[in-house]
Amino acid sequence: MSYVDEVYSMVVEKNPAQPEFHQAVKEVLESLRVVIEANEEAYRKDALLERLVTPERQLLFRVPWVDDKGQVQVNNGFRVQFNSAIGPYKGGLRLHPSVNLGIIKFLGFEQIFKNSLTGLPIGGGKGGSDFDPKGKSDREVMAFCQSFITELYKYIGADTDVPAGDIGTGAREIGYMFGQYKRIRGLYEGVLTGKGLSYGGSLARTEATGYGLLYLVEEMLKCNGKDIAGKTVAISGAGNVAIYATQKAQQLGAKVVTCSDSTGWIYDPEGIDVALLKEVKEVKRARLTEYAAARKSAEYHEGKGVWSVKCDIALPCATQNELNLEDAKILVANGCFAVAEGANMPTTMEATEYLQKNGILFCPGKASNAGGVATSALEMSQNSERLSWTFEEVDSKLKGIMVNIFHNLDEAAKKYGMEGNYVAGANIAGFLKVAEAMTAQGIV
Ligand code: NDP
Ligand code: 2IT
Repeated sequence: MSYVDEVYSMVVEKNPAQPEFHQAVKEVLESLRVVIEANEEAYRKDALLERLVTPERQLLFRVPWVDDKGQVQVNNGFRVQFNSAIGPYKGGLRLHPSVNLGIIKFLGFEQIFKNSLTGLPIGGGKGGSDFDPKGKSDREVMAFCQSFITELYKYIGADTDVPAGDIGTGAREIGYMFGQYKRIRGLYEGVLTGKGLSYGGSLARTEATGYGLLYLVEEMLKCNGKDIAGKTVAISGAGNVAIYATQKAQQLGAKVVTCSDSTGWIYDPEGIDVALLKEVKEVKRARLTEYAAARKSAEYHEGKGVWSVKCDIALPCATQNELNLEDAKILVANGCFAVAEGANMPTTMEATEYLQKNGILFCPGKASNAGGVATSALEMSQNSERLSWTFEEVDSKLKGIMVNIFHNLDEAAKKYGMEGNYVAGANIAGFLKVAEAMTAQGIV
């Protein structure tokens, strides 16, 4: 059996019932086959792949908190410190009832390569909890966040591990966590990113993932003789990534006609009204039915359906495995020519293969959504020098990083004989830097 196949089998055997983690590892290892085979003896002797797929540390802890009725609730807390070869662990915290160890491991594993692609000194990590912020009062969210940090504070720090937002974790949650960390440690340091602007946050971090996604799409289209202006775009999700992807797509002259949340989706042929979407989701924390109620041109549908709408470009920005083979077939049949992932692993492997085989320009999340974590790293830089940069300065650095990421993965794909396969390009380019750093640092 080849080294890659052996390591994949080991991952499945040693990590039972973690299908998302298996999926993320399989996609990366498949892409790396050609690189590994060229240097198999050395990698095998150093057990480089075994070390790469095994987190350096996994923290699992109890998070007890008291709800508004005086009832004690208990959630599971997780932090997976996956790989620190190129910098302190860096990655978000997901708060969603579906969170389990396998999901956090898939996200942490992806984060290693994503963070490497940014070109910035950040290692890979991820965390979260099965706590559901939906329908909770501010006080309940604060009680949860304080309890979560009361355990996690021992393991994080500005030079050790720097968590941030992800699904269910936004500015409110980061604020409560930062306050509790500062209180316990007596340290005012950049231990979290995505902070509010009044206490060390970076301008443009809120917009960064969505804006970065569009900067990368713009470059990918340009390098393939296409232009985003005048195109119809389908976006899923209605959270942080989806909102700012919609805003930037519109600024670049495209028309975004869809959004979705966990209960339904919107088709708005006149183009999504971003101000209204923000009001419904960021301020009221309400369902998309409220968007439809306030906007004549919008149709609301229950369930899933964004990918059935005719579009030129599709940007999945909600969650993992939300775009399957059936969806991919509809997108191709409808003339869609580009798919770029705003979410982490939103496209199933079968769908990815189908899109690639049908000549769709396909960019994987670890490259196209890297603008969020890249700007988090810029927030860390600003915190270290105790200065803050202007919006324009951060935004222009973000754009430079996204353009650079696209060229790095494009060149890596070409170098290894897989021109246009941006999945392989991203995995290879991300891997090579981490592998070199791991090798240089010896067996640790
Ligand atoms: P948010 O919590 O702000 O928004 C998530 C959106 O997706 C919401 O509209 C939510 O619906 C919807 N959603 C979440 N889970 C499901 C589900 N299981 N089924 C259907 N819809 C769902 O999260 P973000 O926008 O921050 O994150 C979206 C994706 O982007 C995730 O994959 C995340 O890992 C990834 N990402 C985020 C980054 C960031 O900086 N925030 C950076 C890079 C990647 P509802 O409104 O009903 O809750
Ligand atoms: O998936 C991701 O890259 C994020 N949720 C952002 C992580 C970060 O540290 O900003």
